[in-house]
Amino acid sequence: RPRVLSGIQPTAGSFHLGNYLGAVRQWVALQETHDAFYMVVDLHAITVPQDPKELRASTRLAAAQLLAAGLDPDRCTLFVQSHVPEHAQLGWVMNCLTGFGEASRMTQFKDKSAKQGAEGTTVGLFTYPVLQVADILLYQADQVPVGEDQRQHIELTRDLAERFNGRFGRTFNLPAAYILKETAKIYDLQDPAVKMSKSASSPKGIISLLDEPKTTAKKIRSAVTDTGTEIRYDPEGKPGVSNLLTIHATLTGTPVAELERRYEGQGYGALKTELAEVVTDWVTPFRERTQEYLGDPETLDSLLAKGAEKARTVAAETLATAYDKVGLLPAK
Ligand code: AQP
Repeated sequence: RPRVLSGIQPTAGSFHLGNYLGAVRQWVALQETHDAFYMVVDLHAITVPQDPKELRASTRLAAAQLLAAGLDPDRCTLFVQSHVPEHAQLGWVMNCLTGFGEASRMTQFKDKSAKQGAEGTTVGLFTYPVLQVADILLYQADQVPVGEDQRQHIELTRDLAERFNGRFGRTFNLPAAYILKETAKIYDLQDPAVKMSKSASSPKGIISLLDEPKTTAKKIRSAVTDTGTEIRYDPEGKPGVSNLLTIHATLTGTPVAELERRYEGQGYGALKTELAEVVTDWVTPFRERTQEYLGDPETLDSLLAKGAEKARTVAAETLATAYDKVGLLPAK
């Protein structure tokens, strides 16, 4: 079976619809056909200021949401990144292979550091993509299911894997990004020119999966569209309407063309009202399942411990090979 690896940050508690449609939904499907490793990337979460108590709580909350979304610990390996120390260890080796200029070109770093300001930007935020390279290479992943915003980081992963292999001999598999075109980028409901984002979207622009369903419905009904009337999929000309159609089509499994036919002659209000129902029908049981998993932290923690143990067997082997290849003297 080909192997997949991906991660999600535990920051800010609730996942948003972009995280689910862009990434987690594919994770659930791929666990049926692939050897799947999925993790809550808590080490990435500390690249910006965080509250320790909140981070611990949101790490469990992230795991609970992944299970509620459909990850099955019998079908995939689900773990917390910091439980597998090899991530930080290989991360250092990769840091020593990365050019300063190369890392400076990462657009996510440019965006995030602009937000943090010069004083608030840490070296950790700068090297975050390199830790992500280690995350992926440790598992010799073939594919990495992510949203469009991660494409550049997967390219960096391939570049560094090739560089390492070229310098020290074949060690790492070259992974490919697994990005579904339709849902690669879910847009902000209030500003359909930009992606729905935890840190950048206004509360009205983002559908948090753990919001009250009533709040979610209201946000969808007040989504920004355009001054026209026709319900048509046209991301250039009608980004707001197209975003709503994408969400509808993905959650209901209805082709966009069929939705266009169904809404012919109807106003945007009809689409928004129905979509509000579709989304609340999805989030209501999701919220309940999340609460159930959270209600039993012992089971949740032991499930994550088992996942980490499984992950470590793979990660430790790759790290030992990589350490040896670069010439680090093994401890006797
Ligand atoms: N709007 C989106 N559309 C499609 N996919 C998306 N992803 C994120 N936003 C969208 C994908 O979700 C996965 C997890 O992302 P992450 O761990 O980077 O989560 P995050 O950074 O906390 O979420 P945001 O909203 O992307 O936060 P900001 O903007 O603060 O960085 C990834 O596969 C990502 O591509």
